[in-house]
Amino acid sequence: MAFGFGRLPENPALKRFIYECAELCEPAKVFVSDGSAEAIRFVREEALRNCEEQTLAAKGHTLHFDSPEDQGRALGDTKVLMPKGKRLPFILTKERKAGLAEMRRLLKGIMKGRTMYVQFHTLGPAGSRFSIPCVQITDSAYVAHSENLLYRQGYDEFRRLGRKAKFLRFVHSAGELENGISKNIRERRIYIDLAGEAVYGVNTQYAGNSVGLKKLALRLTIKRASQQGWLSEHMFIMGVRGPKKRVSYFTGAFPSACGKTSTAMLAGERIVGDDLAYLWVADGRVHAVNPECGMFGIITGVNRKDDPEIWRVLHSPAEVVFSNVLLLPGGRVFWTGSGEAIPAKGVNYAGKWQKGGRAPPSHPNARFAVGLKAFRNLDGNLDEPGGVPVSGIIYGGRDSDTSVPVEQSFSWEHGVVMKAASLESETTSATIGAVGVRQFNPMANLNFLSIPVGRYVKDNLEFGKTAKMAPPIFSVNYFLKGRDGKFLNGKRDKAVWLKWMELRAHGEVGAVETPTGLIPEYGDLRELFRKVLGKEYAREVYGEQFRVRIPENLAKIARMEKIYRRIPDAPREIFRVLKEQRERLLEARKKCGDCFSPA
Ligand code: GTP
Ligand code: SPV
Ligand code: MN
Repeated sequence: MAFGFGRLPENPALKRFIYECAELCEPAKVFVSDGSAEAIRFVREEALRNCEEQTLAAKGHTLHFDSPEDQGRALGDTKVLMPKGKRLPFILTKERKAGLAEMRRLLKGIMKGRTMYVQFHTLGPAGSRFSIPCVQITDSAYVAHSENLLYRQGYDEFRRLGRKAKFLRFVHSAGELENGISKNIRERRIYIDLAGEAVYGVNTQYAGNSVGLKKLALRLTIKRASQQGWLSEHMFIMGVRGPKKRVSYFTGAFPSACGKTSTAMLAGERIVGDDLAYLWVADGRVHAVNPECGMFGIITGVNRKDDPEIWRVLHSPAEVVFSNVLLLPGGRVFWTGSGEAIPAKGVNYAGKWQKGGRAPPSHPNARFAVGLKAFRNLDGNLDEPGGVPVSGIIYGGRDSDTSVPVEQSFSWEHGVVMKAASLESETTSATIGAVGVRQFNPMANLNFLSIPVGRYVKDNLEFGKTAKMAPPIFSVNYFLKGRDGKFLNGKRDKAVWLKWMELRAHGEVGAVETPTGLIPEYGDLRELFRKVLGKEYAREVYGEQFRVRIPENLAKIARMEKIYRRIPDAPREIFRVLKEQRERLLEARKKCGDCFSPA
């Protein structure tokens, strides 16, 4: 029954796990991948044969559609399995025994007549303390193919570790397919078993619900990180060029669809990762690695001018899997915001599409998957086992009315509480449900928390204390709006904020102290706007963008106090830092009214 390119690594727990899955799911065949080029090619061809993907005109390009009801992360169907009586605030949970029993019922015989793919990967580079071995079992060749693009191969690591491998387990079935698309979305379930370090998912294909190593693993690694004293984050990692060829690495946590990829891909800078990061302290400094080696990026809005490198890769013969874009006659594709003329007709995830109807041509959460090696701006340290040293940590979200475009916190503690733990953002199409609803989203990680929020904030506070040189913490806000409802910044302005943060991290520019943090001086920004973007930056524009919005900031503090007061294990520092910030704001209001203008 078993075929493929590899023998199972010598590990009794691993073998038992695979046999048990096969017994439960009853596949016709079991394919074991050894991560070789042939094995990888075979899986890709399988995805084409079973219609989960179709070829496009460009060499190496394929297209996958998800069900109309399966276009984003399904938080309502995703549950963390907990011992009886235990819960997690903000996260759906289910009693473990009942959850596992339900999953066994759903998976029973589900792979009849199909192939079960078994793949080995690692999260993190080989030879690193972060080479977390993972095994993925799936009956979806699309999922297996995506994993081969986005994650490092781990067969050799499993062989090397033998019975010592402490691996994460992912079991997935797309369920019954219709035209290569999961059909029983109503029966979609994703259960995270913390105790078994395993995730089970069924009746879904959208990668955020199905590709184990992405956001499913994140729930498991947040737990591990908390136990082992490191941080598992929803962050990009990038190298920002400073004066005299200096490169300084920054990590940045923004909620889904809030700018991680577009920041990490800024022209002239270098990308290490665009979605996930592991952070730890070594030699007194914070270091980061990217657990991934590919990009599952949002395609909506990707255009030639703003995203030249992504544009180039999506138009060259690299191996790319497009999802939920519009298919045009002749095997070309179209997506919203590409800057190209809207075509007359095509086929999308919902079927035939025609211009003029109500439905958009491509889904707002349509994406592309590609290996990072395709990008010319890839930093040379992606596979560095020791990661990159971190010069600054950034937090940002969709905030139309409160925080300034860029700001440094006063200290690690102030940053963790005010920038990270108090992060709020409007919901986006990356998750199923209403968009544009302001949501509490600490560290941009709320959806993935597998430990209590209070514990997680405490871990962050302690983390900085263990570092001799804790990096400065910044916030950015790309989504601030003016009174006319228009964005106050252009999409490329972030290039300037990054250069400013790079200089600040090295103490090479001054700052203006406001009640909420340290903001740029006008003159420094004027110079950077000229140098980086060739643009004039008027003092009035600075005045409007960097105005300290006192009532909005006070309201935010009140919201945070209300939330954290209900969290039993919330560290007391949170309340102290919130109180101090309120006092500074009230003091400023006494002097200058509701609006503190740095200009
Ligand atoms: P995930 O992959 O879902 O974790 O998201 P991400 O954080 O990588 O999101 P990404 O960078 O792909 O965000 C894309 C969305 O943010 C698109 O809708 C962009 O148009 C929008 N966006 C990015 N930068 C800016 C900006 O500076 N201004 C505005 N207004 N929109 C921006
Ligand atoms: C996100 O939603 O944050 C993503 C895409 O990066 S996925 O997690 O794969 O859905
Ligand atoms: Mn993400």
